[in-house]
Amino acid sequence: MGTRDGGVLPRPSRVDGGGLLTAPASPAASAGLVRGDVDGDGIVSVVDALAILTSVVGKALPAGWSADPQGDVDCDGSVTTVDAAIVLASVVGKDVSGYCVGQPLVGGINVVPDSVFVFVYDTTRLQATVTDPQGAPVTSFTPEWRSGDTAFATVDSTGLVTGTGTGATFV
Ligand SMILES: [Ca+2]
Ligand SMILES: [Ca+2]
Repeated sequence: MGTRDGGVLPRPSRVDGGGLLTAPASPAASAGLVRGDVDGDGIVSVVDALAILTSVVGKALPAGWSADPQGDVDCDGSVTTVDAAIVLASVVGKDVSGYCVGQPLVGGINVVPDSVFVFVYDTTRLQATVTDPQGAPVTSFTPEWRSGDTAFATVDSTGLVTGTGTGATFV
């Protein structure tokens, strides 16, 4: 989901003895995730409404589907039958502009620190905060970390960075 990828180093200077790591803002990281698209196929459809209802009654959804918060299309903080009804209303062309259905789920990802230095074999931890378009924290995402060049630094699934060589990369 919140994948940090790509980007340009603001100061691409080589660093002796370790890796300089930076995490530039990457709004595109969450492209495609919108409110109402529970199955993640890029469109808000009847399937999504049924998935919301499935979730509301406590049944498991297929792997990769997520009703919370994707299914919360009125942005009231919970996924209910009202959300399913709003999705259905949008599918049949009703005016649902008063709700947040179809809006991007993630407004941004903030990573701190945005630039760090680590010695080879040393480690440091990055923290990512995902926010919605209104700036409120979204806690249901687990950021996915990747190193731009594992010759300089690696990063594990928790954001723990290990210096592996002399140079600079991004995470
Ligand atoms: Ca869908
Ligand atoms: Ca709701």
